[in-house]
Amino acid sequence: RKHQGDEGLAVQEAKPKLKRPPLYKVVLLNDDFTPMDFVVHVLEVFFGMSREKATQVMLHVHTRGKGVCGVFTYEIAETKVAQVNEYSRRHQHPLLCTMEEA
Ligand code: TYC
Repeated sequence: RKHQGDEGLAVQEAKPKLKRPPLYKVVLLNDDFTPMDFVVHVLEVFFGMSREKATQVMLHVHTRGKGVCGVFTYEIAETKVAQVNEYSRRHQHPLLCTMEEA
């Protein structure tokens, strides 16, 4: 912080450090085997989407190959990815979830 009369001098100023954390996209990948209903269910349960939004995202992934489920800080994204992949394996579906730097 500057005092009056410090203008132009090499004074050490303490910047308010409000750096935003890096964000990560949680991405769902298409495959030929996971039932559409299961993907919609996953998007509802793990990403809080409405049935309509989940269906829209599922169809995007189905037609384009991948799609974003949400954007989170590192730890949250990592947890979502692990939860979705464990849930899919437990239900014997090959559905894959990954993360990418936003
Ligand atoms: N392609 C799958 C099917 O035809 C549906 C699907 C959609 C699978 C999205 C994965 O992330 C996915 N049953």
